[in-house]
Amino acid sequence: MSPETTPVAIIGAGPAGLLLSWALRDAGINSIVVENRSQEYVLARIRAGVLEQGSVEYLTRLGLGDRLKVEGMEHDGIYLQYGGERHRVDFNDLIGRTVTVYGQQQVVKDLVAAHEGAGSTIYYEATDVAVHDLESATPSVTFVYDGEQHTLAADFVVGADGFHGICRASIPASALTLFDRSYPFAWLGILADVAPSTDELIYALHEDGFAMHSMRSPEVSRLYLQVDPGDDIANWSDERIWQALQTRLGVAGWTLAEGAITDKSITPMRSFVASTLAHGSLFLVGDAGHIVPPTGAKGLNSAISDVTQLAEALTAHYKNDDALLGRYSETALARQWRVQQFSRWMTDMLHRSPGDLQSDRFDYRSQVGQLDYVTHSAFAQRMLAEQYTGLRL
Ligand code: RFL
Ligand code: PHB
Repeated sequence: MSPETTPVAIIGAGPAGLLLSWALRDAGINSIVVENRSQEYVLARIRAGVLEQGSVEYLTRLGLGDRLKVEGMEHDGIYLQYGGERHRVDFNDLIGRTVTVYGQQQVVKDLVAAHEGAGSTIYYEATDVAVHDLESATPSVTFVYDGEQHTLAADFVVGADGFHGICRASIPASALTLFDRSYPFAWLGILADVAPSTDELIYALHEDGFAMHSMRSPEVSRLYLQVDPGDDIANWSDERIWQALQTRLGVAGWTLAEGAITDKSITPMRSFVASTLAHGSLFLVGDAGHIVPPTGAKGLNSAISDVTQLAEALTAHYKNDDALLGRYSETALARQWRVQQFSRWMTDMLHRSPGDLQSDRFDYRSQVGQLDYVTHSAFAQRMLAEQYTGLRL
């Protein structure tokens, strides 16, 4: 088969890849997306839930805001809970900014529908995906689709293929340093058919570990529990999950409504940053280049921020200005390290370290001290508000 040509070949049809392709189309630049999973799989993946105000604005600007505007739940703040007491941090009061709870699954659904309507080329269930000649100005992507070998000849290849993808791995080790931090805990997440018992997200530090109450709609709740990273989901019956959530989220005079659990899984936590998001004609966006623990709700938002910058840089390139493209990695990573710091801070403040599971241990007392400070200092609350709702750099 003779090669197809496209200005930009995008590997991965997660939120980063689909959004970049859409943003480029908006700028009049064609692209082709190659994804190794099926469209059904991509649409069914349950992940992030919180969009920063800037992410909402960007999606809306690109014509992706119709359902988001109706179904997205705008939240003025969050609750921080510890020592059996719940404290509210009001972002809107503090800095005039908000976040919107709208599942990543819905963002992907909107993107898939938009691309379908526009007739975009997206190869799902591609196998043997490989990238070539990245150090040249004529890179290419090969893959097998529907039993046939395909070649895409492109100006640029974008790695939007997540943490386990092939693009970052194709950068020579001599050109790449990996910065990594692992955590001695994981999140057990559930979806439940029950109205949320809270109007805004609750992040709780409890002696037994972290718990969180989020939501997906007025009828569906999303809840998380800190568990051991080696734990098996088979050890967690629905009854045990609700019991742990009741204990960790409980405060006097409030009840957590329970419902049928429709999904449960355990996700490890990790902080990770690649030292560069650019190599020759290859650019990385989203989880392919960096990962944060989910406590700060920054993974999806970081992917959107990368896309915002790369789309602008590629648009400038096709207008004969390469300055932004030359700075893409540096600019995106500068923002990412601030996000890394915030995510790590939120995570460390709200999770119990194993081996420190007695309430009189130093770490726990110090975390309570930190939460006391954050919930009682207007300065500390502004710091949290500014970072949670999204840094504007
Ligand atoms: P994705 O979503 O992993 O998509 C990558 C895509 O690439 C495909 N792929 C390949 N395609 C072709 N060839 C290959 N060789 C390929 N290898 C992989 C994959 O199949 C997939 O379709 O990365 P992307 O697009 O960068 O998006 C990143 C986000 O998904 C991620 O950062 C967030 O979900 C993180 N996250 C959260 N982020 C937030 O901003 N707010 C949150 O509230 C939030 N909560 C969360 C989260 C992540 C979680 N989990 C499960 C990791 C909560 C959880 C529990
Ligand atoms: C979610 O709703 O899935 C969610 C919300 C906030 C987080 C992480 C996940 O920090």
